[in-house]
Amino acid sequence: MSIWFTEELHPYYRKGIRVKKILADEQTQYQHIQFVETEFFGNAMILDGIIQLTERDNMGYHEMIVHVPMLAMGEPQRVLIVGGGDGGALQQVLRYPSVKEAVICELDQRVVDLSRQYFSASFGDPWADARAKLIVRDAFGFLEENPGQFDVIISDTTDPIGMAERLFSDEFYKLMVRALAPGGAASTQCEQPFFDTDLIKQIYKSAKALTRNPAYYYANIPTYPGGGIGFMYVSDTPWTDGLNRPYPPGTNHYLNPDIHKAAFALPEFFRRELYG
Ligand code: SPD
Repeated sequence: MSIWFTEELHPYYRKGIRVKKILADEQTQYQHIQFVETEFFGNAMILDGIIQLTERDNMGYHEMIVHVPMLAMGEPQRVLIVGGGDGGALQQVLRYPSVKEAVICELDQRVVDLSRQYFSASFGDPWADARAKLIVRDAFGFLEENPGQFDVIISDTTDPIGMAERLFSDEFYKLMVRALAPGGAASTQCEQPFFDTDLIKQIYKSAKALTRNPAYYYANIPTYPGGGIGFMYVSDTPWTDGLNRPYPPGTNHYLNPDIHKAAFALPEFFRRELYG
């Protein structure tokens, strides 16, 4: 069998990947989960018709969403991942020997179960690490109950549609910053400069009101709309503090010192919109 999977996150733009085999297809209480084996990108997870990650190009997303705030902190000990049930961000967080606890607050247990099954070749089993603590619940309540607790928070979410829309709100950013330890750093999945300019501007405004040194950065991911995705770095600590720190043990496949710096360089139309 060989079929084209076509994603239409925006009504004016489509992209497709060739699929060899459907591995899992389930409707949970929260979402439609599909795992597919693709022709070029390895296994992929699709939630409600939107590609979340593929084995071949997830490294740009996970290395950038994790290492930028982790390196800025130096020796992060307590880390929270909001969402991230696929385990890709967790795998990167656990590379740091300084990490004593990595809490993953994921809404849908089936995302974790199926990812353990179909992404084990790429991620191993980070859930088996004694430092990983999975909490299956909505992140809002958890953040409310944990002020000042985390050196790093990573918001590794789906797109702002349906139940995930709240994760892009001012209310969420306030709770997230409140859950950071003093000087702590957060990074969030923050969409696409071409398609989501207004949303990103609104989030930057929230981040700027809450912290001294927020900044937007970008990574190339061919299977996401527009070929890439951005992140909001949210902290009083400048992201540049991470530039000269050594990488944790293990191999990077996307991040290097040049990419780290270049990721914060924005195309002029977008830089003007965001920073004025
Ligand atoms: N438009 C797709 C955005 C996907 C963001 N979520 C990725 C989750 C990977 N852990």
